[in-house]
Parts: sequence; structure tokens; C-alpha cells
Amino acid sequence: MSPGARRRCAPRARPARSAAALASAAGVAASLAAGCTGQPAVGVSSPPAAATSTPATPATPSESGSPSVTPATPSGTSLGPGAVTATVETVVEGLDVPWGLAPLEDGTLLVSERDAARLLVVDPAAGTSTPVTGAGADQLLAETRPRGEGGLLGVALDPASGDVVVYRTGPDDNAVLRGTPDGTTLGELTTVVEGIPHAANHDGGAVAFGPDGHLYVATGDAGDPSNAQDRASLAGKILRVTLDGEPAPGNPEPRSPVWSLGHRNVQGLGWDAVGTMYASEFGARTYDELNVIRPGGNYGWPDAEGPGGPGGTVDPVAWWPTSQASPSGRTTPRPCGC
Ligand SMILES: [Ca+2]
Repeated sequence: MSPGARRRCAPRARPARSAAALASAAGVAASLAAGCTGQPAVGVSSPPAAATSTPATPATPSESGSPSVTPATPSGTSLGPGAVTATVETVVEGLDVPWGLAPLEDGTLLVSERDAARLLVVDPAAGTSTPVTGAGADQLLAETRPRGEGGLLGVALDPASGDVVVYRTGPDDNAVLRGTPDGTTLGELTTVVEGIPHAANHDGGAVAFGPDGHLYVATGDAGDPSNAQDRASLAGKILRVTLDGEPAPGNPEPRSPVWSLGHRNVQGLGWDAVGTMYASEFGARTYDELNVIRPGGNYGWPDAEGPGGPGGTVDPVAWWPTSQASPSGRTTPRPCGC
């Protein structure tokens, strides 16, 4: 990491982000549980009712050697009615910096390996992983430039077309690409969004399809905090686009892909069962954040980490010391007994 980069808990070094982080329950619970013990100073604003709603996403794999996780409730605070207990299970081992994860209809998982620039189909039932091949896989290997936090990052499956969407760091930029899968092969990739600033750190990288069918893309500030408040830059934003990369209908600025701004380094995107959108975000030295994302919202970076940003900015719904946990992907847990 660069000299200015923040320190991290040793068991959760960001380059080796575990699959457990991808399974963060309600966005925050498992993230807290996965953190190292430290100075608890977690804040939670009044959680939206949606945070406790019945989820729709399936369970995801978990960190080896962690049979169960109960989220810590630090002294002096409460996680509120959205707190959950997550049970985790190892479904596959030996992956090389797994970063993105997309559940497939047959119960398998499409997983990206950041530094190897490979896609794998993981079968949780069999405990196997099969590399994806084909023109699209060859293209990713040839064009991806893993460096620092960059590489082959997010992956998502378009529920409408069945296309695979990936976010990768290339020689000149971060870009979102898509291709058509056929079993464990992936066809030639076409560009959805290009020109996202890239850097050794703060590359963002999450991609997800919202309940509205549009594609959401999480970017980082690419090491230049001023990017986050620059509406003309794709860095430090959450973008909302069509599969052709055009600004999606209903965006705050009709000709802009920007859905929200003022982000430092968004790592996880997701929605609960009633459509409330969440994003998890790395802070610098003070607080990591879980935000409820609203169109046109300014989430305060670089003027603030955690709550209390300048007027007109949106406070997170949960925040915790950067030394305590690193929020990566997020999903919504299934209720106990399902
Ligand atoms: Ca913020």
C-alpha cells in the first residue's frame, strides 16, 4: 500500500480479502465480526425498516475455519433491529485473492480472482472450482493489469440477458465489460463503461444489477480525493447505466451516469427485499461506512468520514473504526431457519 494508505488488521489484509467479506450480513454485521478486536466505537443511526426485511439473495461462501460468527456489539452502542447472527461455512479453498462473486441459477457461483485475472465457476456442493475459458476469458487474461488493489474485480450476472458483467483494471483505465456465457466458457467481451480512473489503490470495483434492471458500478477516487466531488469524473462515484453504458433513464442528471458522489472507495453494493440500496465503503483513517444510497446523494468524501459531514451531505447509517473491520462485498442474509 502507499505510504498514505491506512493500516489494517493483520488477519484481514485487503489484498487477501476473504470470501467471508463477500457474505457480510446486512452489510455490516459480518464485517464487524470479521474484524480484529480493538477499540469499539461503532455508530449506527436509526436503521431503516427495510434493513430487517426478508432477503432474496442466497448464502455465499465463507472464511475457512470460522464455523459460526456472531456479530460483536461493542459497548456503548447497539446494532439495532438490523443485527443478525450469521452462520458461515467453507465451500471451497485455495482461491487466489477472490474478489467478486455472482450466484448463478444452478446454485454455483461465478467468482473472480483479482490478481490472476481469472473467472471461476465454484460449485459449493462439490467444493470444486472450474476456470472459465473461451474468448472472453482470454481477453481478461490479456488485458487485465493487476496492480495493488486493481485487477479483475467485480462480477455480476444480468438477470434479463444472462450476460456476465465484469469490472477490470486495464493498462489505461478501469472498465466494465460484458460477455455471453455458455456453461464454463465466456464469449468475446464488449465494453460497457470505460475511462474510469485507475490507480494502485481505491479502484472501487463492485458491479450489481438493481431491482430496476439497471447496472450499478462502484468506483473509487483513484487516489485523488478531489475526484469524488468532481461530477465530471467517473471516480469516487456510484454509476447507474444501461447495458450499453448509457446513463440509465431516471438518473439525477439525464446525461450523466452518476447516481451518487462523494465516495472514497465503494466495495459492496446491494439491495434488500424492499429495494433499499446499500453500499459499503472504505474510509481512510477514521471510519468505514455503510450507506443507504439515494439518487444524487453526496456522501461527503473527502470532507468527512463517518457522520457529521458538511451540510447537504448524507451520513452513513453505520460506521466503525477503520482498524476494526474492512467492509467488502455485501449481501442480505436469509432469515434463520431457511
Ligand atoms: Ca461518507
